[in-house]
Amino acid sequence: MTSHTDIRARVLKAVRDVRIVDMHTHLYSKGFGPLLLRGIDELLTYHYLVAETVRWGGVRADGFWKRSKREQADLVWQTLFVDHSPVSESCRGILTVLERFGLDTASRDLTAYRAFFAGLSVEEHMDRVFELAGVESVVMTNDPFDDIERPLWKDGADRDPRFKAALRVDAILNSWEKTHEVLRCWGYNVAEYLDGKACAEVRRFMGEWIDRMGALYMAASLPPDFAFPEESPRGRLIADCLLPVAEEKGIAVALMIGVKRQVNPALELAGDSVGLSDIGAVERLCEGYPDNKFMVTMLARENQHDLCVTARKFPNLMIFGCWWFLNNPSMIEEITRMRLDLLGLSVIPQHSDSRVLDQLVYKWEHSRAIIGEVLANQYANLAATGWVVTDEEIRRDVGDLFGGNFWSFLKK
Ligand code: RAT
Ligand code: ZN
Repeated sequence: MTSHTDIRARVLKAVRDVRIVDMHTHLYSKGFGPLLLRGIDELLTYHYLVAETVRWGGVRADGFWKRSKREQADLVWQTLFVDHSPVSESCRGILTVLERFGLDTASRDLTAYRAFFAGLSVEEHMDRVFELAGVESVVMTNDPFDDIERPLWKDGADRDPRFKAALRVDAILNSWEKTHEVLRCWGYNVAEYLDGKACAEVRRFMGEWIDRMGALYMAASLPPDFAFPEESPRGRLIADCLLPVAEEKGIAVALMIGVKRQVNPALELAGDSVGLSDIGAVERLCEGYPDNKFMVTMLARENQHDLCVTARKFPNLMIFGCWWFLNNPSMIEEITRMRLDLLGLSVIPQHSDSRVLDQLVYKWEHSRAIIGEVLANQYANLAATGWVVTDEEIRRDVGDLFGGNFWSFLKK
């Protein structure tokens, strides 16, 4: 007879050991040059920390951005780690990273941390991070409208097999009034008005980029007032371009719903917020397009229950991640427990959204710890009924949660 402590230890071990597939990040491999962010100054200037720094009032947002990267990092360090204790999740994350690299967090010696990271070659840095984080592969966010990224693909960017591609289509769906001109310049015969011919050209564009990147899925972030179906360029582009192309290519569509962009534009990347969304749009997509596969995450805490219930109704809906403002221990615990209660193991509980290479280390260490405890509790409840699970079954289930479900959903 296994005791509850046994089962907990066995589950936590399986979660510690599993090699992760991180299905949404903003990381890039070495061949993407300046797009690959790494090291302490990038960690300190992560936009989550910029917002926390500016709150203290020592600097205004516009003044913050005028400083050099190093000066920004100095200011964040002084404000959030020296003038106050670094208890927020984003601050604590930096300490987890330093500690995992064997640095002395008690010394508070930013100069020494800088020296350490400066001494790591890109290759060495990357290998150590993947090893420390226990990550097998990551999916990038690849945007053909990004002026740095686009030429790299055209010239044949290096393909580190640990980095998979995802075609980001925000520019097309969310700013068609500007994007159509760009597409025109690139030789696609489109106009602002989306007639049949223009839609065919958008489909051609999407198809070409999926092939060029080997994209695993197409992704878009969407505002809280996202509606579908809708008489709007976005409604038309989804129905007549995005979904047919995804179906034809056999790839999934990832929708990240509920971001209210630029409520404080002075904060730039840190200026986005959250709003409650209508789950009806997700229901209508899943119901109306059964041959499409939807991976959905929502930003508002209040949408999480709706989303779980909707996933019970539609096998073509895979819910994923605790996104952005939800990627905190308290939220991950609550959301993961609800998901397991409502959906069992048929979810992707987390993605990291890392923007800086080193963040893989802390984001996954923190998420593993919480998801592991929640999962252990579910198995303990089973054990209390007399149900017996083998280590192999635990590893199977954990493997599904941290990568297997993602791959099998894509192959469906
Ligand atoms: O989490 C973030 O860093 C956000 O800024 C966004 O990138 C968000 O995750 C997104 O993909 O739109
Ligand atoms: Zn993201």
